[in-house]
Amino acid sequence: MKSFYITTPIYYVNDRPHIGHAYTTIAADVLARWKRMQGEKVFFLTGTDEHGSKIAQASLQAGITPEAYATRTAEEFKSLWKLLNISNDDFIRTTETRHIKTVQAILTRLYDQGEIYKGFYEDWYCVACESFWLENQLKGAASSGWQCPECARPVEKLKEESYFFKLSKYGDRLLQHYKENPDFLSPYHRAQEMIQFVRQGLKDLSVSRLKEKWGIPVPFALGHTAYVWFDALINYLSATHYELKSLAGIEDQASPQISSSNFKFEETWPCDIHFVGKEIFRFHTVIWPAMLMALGLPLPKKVFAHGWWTVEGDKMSKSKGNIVDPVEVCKEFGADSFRYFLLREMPFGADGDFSKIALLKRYNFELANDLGNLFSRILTLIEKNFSGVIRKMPKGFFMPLILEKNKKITESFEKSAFQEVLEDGLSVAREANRYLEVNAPWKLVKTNPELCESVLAETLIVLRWLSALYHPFMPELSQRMWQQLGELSKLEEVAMKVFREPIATYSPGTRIQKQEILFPRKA
Ligand code: ME8
Repeated sequence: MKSFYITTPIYYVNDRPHIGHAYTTIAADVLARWKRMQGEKVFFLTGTDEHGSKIAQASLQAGITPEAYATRTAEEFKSLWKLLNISNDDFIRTTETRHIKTVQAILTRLYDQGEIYKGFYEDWYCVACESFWLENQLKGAASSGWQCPECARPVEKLKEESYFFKLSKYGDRLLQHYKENPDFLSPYHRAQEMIQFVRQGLKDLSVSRLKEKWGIPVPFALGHTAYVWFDALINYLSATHYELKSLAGIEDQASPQISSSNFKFEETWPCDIHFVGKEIFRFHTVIWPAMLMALGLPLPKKVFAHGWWTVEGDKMSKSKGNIVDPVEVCKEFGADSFRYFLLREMPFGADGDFSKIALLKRYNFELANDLGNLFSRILTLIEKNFSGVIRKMPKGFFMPLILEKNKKITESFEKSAFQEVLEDGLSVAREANRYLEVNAPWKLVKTNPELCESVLAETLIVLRWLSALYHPFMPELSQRMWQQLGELSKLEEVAMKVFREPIATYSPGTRIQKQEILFPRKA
């Protein structure tokens, strides 16, 4: 069975992880969990990008070797993913043997095929973005100093012997591919920019460096290392063990998190979706597919570029000292609430702003009031008045609404429209709160206890459905919701059935297990 293969970018290890990295990884985790809920086999990959001048410079400043520096930061990423309950199946580091060997095999193959040739490089380079620019693309002026159009830092002129990948010959095929596969460039509003970029004509890409020592040695060119982006993009293939089997004598070093036989190239490729930030869309939709075309491999089905977070209106940066540490946010709000907030606050694909006030608002109004309060009202009523057991079978008052939402939600997940999914979930919770107001079971229990029990039975169906829906977003808290409903199973194993048929999975007479409040209000 082909696995649903989903990736995040592999993050540079020159800096500690921040909310931007957490965002992409959480989004990928939500989609991976949703796919697993649907019974699909999922291969969810993340990792770290560890070569290149940026990292070499950072390690020099820290006074340790690039290897030690990379290991230290890679561990920070891994421990953050653990804290955030990220369910990645593998974590790839570009300094691992499995990756280095794949990059070398690919370089050699493309060189032998004549796709890579020796030339001479002279252009502007931004170390921070590890990107080349033509003079007419730069900001600033020759007199005051040229700057990178992406990050506005000074650029430097590189002039050296280099090996080039024949990117220029793939322009027409790329345009054809975009046309025939309208989902490839997602979301739609970002497609035009890429099409224009390719239409302007592509230049061959320098894929080797003479000056950079911290990189993967190019097997056929002594003293050259692979350009860090050429190296990095290949991670999506090395994690599938592509090429490894053809390299005699190379030990297949899978990450300890999976056995090396778990995810084979044939079961994973082509990748279903690459999640990336908008600033690296071009690398993933121009260079990467051209590399794959040169290798004769099918292209990923979709590259989805999400937007950027600012912090209280400002771009996040070290110099401004406004980098938000996800560990700190989790300490205060818990990992699940943080996950919820990031996907709720802005549409996946647009830009948004992170602020403590916005987080506090979403937490108190949506999680504590609408959701937490709904659980606590219903469970308290059942515990107080029915000794924790509802014996009536619900009639399915909420089912038409739930079925309508299910259709919409399933479509939203297909579009990675996580904010819409959460909006729909919330609207059902609000509807259930209104139903309680209208029926007032706290009064009804005195006048008509039977009817009161029926009313509560209906609302239990909503609580079951909400637990299932929130599983991909809030894996821990949704399990607690599920337990409070008296269920002993692992929610992730039954979530899809509960989501689709919350009534069919319900047995009247189950004793609820009210526990401490799910979302205590915060000041
Ligand atoms: O670019 N808002 O790594 P990187 C939203 N190694 N997302 C953000 C963000 C923000 N403010 N800041 C970062 C690299 N991100 C390369 C990738 S892939 C083969 C190589 C997220 O450490 C977003 O996903 O600079 C962005 O694309 C990524 O982090 C950049 O991480």
